Amino acid sequence: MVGYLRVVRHAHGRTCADSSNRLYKNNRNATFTDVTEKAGLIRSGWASGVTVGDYNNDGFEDIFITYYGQNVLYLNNGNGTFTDVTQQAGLIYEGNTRWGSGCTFLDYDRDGYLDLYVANYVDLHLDRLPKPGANPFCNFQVWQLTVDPEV
Ligand SMILES: [Ca+2]
Ligand SMILES: [Ca+2]
Repeated sequence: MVGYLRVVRHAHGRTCADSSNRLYKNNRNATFTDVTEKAGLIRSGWASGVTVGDYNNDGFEDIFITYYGQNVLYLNNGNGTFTDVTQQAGLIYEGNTRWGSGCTFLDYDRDGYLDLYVANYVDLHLDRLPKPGANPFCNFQVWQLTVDPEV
């Protein structure tokens, strides 16, 4: 990836079968190619944040994505594919469901290895949300959307 930007788009929602994170490879001619499936990055969910960094110093940029629920760390295999190494990296969280929002790699202790900073959003429990119309001052609505990637 040195010198050429790749685009990582993260997914929102579980209702659309085609909803997934997306990785677009820079073709070096002002165009991009969707390489998500080939890269092994198909995953749906309530993704909120993404950061890219070489956390294991092997020369290949890795990807971390925050979700409502379990965040995911992908190790770059160096051959155009990624492996979910969340568990091996000790990043499985078994407490109350969190809503990961922002994230970034940084070497905060300057030891030459990237550290990972993750911010979580509000303390949200889907089973405790108010019923629609139950409170005139605090309400929410849900719409099911289908997004056409060709538009
Ligand atoms: Ca790496
Ligand atoms: Ca460090």
